[in-house]
Amino acid sequence: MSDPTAVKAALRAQQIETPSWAYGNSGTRFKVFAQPGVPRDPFEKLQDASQVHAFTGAAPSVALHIPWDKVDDYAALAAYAAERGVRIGAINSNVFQDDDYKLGSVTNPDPKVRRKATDHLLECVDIMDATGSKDLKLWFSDGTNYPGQDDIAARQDRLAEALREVYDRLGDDQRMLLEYKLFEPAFYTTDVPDWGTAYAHCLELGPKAQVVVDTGHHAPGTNIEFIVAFLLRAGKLGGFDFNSRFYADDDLMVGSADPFQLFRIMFEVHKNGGLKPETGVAFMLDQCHNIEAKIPGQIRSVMNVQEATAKALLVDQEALAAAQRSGDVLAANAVLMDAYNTDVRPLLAEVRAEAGIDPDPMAAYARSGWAEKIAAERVGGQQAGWGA
Ligand code: AOS
Ligand code: ZN
Ligand code: ZN
Repeated sequence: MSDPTAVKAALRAQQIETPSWAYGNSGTRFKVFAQPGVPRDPFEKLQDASQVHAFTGAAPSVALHIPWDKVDDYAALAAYAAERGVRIGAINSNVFQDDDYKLGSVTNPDPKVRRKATDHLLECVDIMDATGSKDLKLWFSDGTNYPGQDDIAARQDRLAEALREVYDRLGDDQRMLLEYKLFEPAFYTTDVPDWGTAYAHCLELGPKAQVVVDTGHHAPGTNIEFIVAFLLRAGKLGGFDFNSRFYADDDLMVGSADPFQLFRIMFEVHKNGGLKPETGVAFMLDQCHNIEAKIPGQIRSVMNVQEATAKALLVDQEALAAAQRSGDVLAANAVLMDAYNTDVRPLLAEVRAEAGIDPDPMAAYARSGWAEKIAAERVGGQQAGWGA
């Protein structure tokens, strides 16, 4: 697609979900650096998320994490979000922060622990009902550290059993998004280590189960855009957890480490229909801003996804198909590189201006005074959830 009207329409339609935990203090296992003005509760996280949406016009939903965002009244939380122009996105479960889960959650050899973990996942579906959320996002830290520690295949059976119970509890318009990760915190086997495992479970479960690709969860050198193309073709790409990595699951800002990779991913998304809202691909951020300011970090990340998307939309697909048909390797590659090397910032500035928002979201946020206001008003901000 390189018709400018269609490119702009696709950019206007793209929605990027920000995670509640990106607004809280975070760090590594060595140190959490507290920042002034960070939210003290889920309501304040929604306030900050609504700032990101106000300045980008592209981030209308916020992922929650249970229990980090536990409240007494989830319907009230959803209403609070709506008052601020945002809505509740995916509900992220947490079956990794309890002593009981030392040997796993839904794959634990002890049926009592498995019951507890599955009950938490079911509780997350209740929260989806209360908030209007459509997506349950599942990431399991389950795995083993030593050869022989547990039965690898039996753990798959336990996983399948828990997933089935939760899948059967989903409403008609709700989905289960299953995330995979190569390693960490388990260092020998991980029970959902790769897209193949996630895909196999989702296939067995049915159409409401789809795979989430977290861009930081692969072995170095993995061709993520291949995975994206494969899953879209199979109707099994539920969405992304976007972030950047230099080494492992670094959770840095998306598009910061390898903007070319992000472009290649977004090209496969676009090429295979993933930008069409009806395909249902959720573009979520899963990041931690350990040292940079959080709200501008999210704004920058949204912009980075938009830039990669704009470049993907600029690829001349007719010229590409012609070059591919004639076996002209260099011409085909040049079509992609032409789009990648285009400066799309003026185009995006135009799209924003036409939508009535400032063409420079970073500068507009800096001028808004929000950072100063929250630093003055909020004392004792909350940690995102991990770390000590
Ligand atoms: C963990 O590594 C995964 O990326 C999760 O998607 C995510 O960070 C988590 O659910 C937030 O706890
Ligand atoms: Zn993730
Ligand atoms: Zn991760």
